[in-house]
Amino acid sequence: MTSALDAIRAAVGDGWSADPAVLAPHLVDWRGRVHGAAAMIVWPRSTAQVAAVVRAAAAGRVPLVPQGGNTGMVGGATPDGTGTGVVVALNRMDGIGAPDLAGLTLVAEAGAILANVHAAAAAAGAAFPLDLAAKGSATIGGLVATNAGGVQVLRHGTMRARIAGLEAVLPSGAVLDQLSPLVKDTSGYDIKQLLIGSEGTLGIVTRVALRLVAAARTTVVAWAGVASPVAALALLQRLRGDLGDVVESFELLPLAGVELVAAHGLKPPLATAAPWQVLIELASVRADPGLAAALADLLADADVLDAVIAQSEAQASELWRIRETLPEAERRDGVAVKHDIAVPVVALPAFVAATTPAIEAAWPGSRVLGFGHLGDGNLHYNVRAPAGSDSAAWAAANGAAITTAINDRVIAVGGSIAAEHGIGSVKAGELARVADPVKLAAMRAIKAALDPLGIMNPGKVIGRDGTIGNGNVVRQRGP
Ligand code: FAD
Ligand code: 2HG
Ligand code: ZN
Repeated sequence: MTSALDAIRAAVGDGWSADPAVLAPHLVDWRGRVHGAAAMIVWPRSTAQVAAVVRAAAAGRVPLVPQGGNTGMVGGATPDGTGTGVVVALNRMDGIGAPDLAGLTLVAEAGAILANVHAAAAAAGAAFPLDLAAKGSATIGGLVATNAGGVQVLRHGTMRARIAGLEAVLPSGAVLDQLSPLVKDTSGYDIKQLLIGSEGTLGIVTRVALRLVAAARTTVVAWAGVASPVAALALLQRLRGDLGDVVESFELLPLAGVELVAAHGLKPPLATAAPWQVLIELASVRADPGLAAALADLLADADVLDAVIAQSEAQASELWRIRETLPEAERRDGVAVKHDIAVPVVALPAFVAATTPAIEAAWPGSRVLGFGHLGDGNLHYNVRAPAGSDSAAWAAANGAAITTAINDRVIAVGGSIAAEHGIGSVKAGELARVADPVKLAAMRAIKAALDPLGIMNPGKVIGRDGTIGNGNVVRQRGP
């Protein structure tokens, strides 16, 4: 093992550390729920260095854990508890190339931070239309590896739709070069698609060709209160039908979510205590001075309880800040039993109407906080502990059963237990419980074919005996 670690160190020059204080922030997830250990961390500076690290690790059977901004929600970037693995942090590979405006693409290294990619695209008069609240830390590699979603998916798709090409180091140390930004390519299996959403278990993403769009000249942001998720969905349908393909974002929050953010100092946008609220963003590449007025007319006529339209960029940012602060406000409020569910869009209102009272009745005092991406059929269906209770103890005692109850209902309507955050270690047990066995067998076969030594982010996604995460209860053990 020592000589294998020596070989890994040699691959990165001075780009490594085994100092416990330096390692510490890389050994716990953003939620502070999953803790691990590692022999060291390395920061390669090039694809060649990543390949050398992987070859040395394969020779010595050293587990590797790729890490970007460490903002993931499911413990995917946290090493297990054995302390034998090496964290491969991509943060020093953060180059961003010049946008190609004819092809509408941009090549970024895996460690490039999302906000910096936004800025680079904007500086050239284009946009990279994938956005989420962790944009100041989340990296392109992490976004690819989780097939991240966020608040623009309903118009522009998830990360998978935004990828034109990709380069990655496979578990053998070989470099897969599919970086060329082809629009069409039917020359055999599209292997890069396997890397997207593989959460570091099939290889390390090193460079990505991203698909851009033309920058919007007109943006309108509004906040509306509605009576129910049914009314919210009807509003979305009306916006799309009446205004055309301009609906960039449509985010749903329950009143409790707005109140939680207000407790952290952000004033609720509406005077009315509407039980459900939506943040709407319309965007058009055309200069369209009539778009705000058209939205105002529609909101006046629709089944809406109250609404405001931002009158300035500053007001628009304030509205977005309320939505984006919700995960952080919930984290500060205590430990929640979290779920990232997707169901067919049309089934979402009925799912909420049936599941929320059932959960709150079965766990008296519990408070469901379901918010997020209504237009994608994706809600963060989180369950908070009874007010005033010890939330960590409550979640430890009840989390697994709550997760089982919710996930069973999700599966029953043809849904997914992991819409946009992935499986990581936290949900590996639940995936094994609820996934189609045919799909699981295919996943295991692919993993065995590409990573026969099992060195690439072991225990994540597919799990292994001894590492079982059921929803929110994580037990990480050695192999
Ligand atoms: P990390 O957390 O470092 O890693 C995530 C996974 O990717 C791990 O399995 C890791 O091993 C793997 N990985 C990282 N880099 C590479 C690489 N180069 N090659 C191979 N594997 C790699 N997610 C959404 O989808 N939508 C949201 O709206 C959203 N909002 C968020 C809001 C907040 C406040 C926070 C904290 C998180 C949010 N997330 C959201 C989750 C998170 O930001 C995304 O999952 C993001 O893609 C993670 O990027 P990262 O660089 O932090 O990855
Ligand atoms: C969001 O949409 C993120 O804000 C985080 O995906 C969700 O904290 C959560 O549960
Ligand atoms: Zn989300």
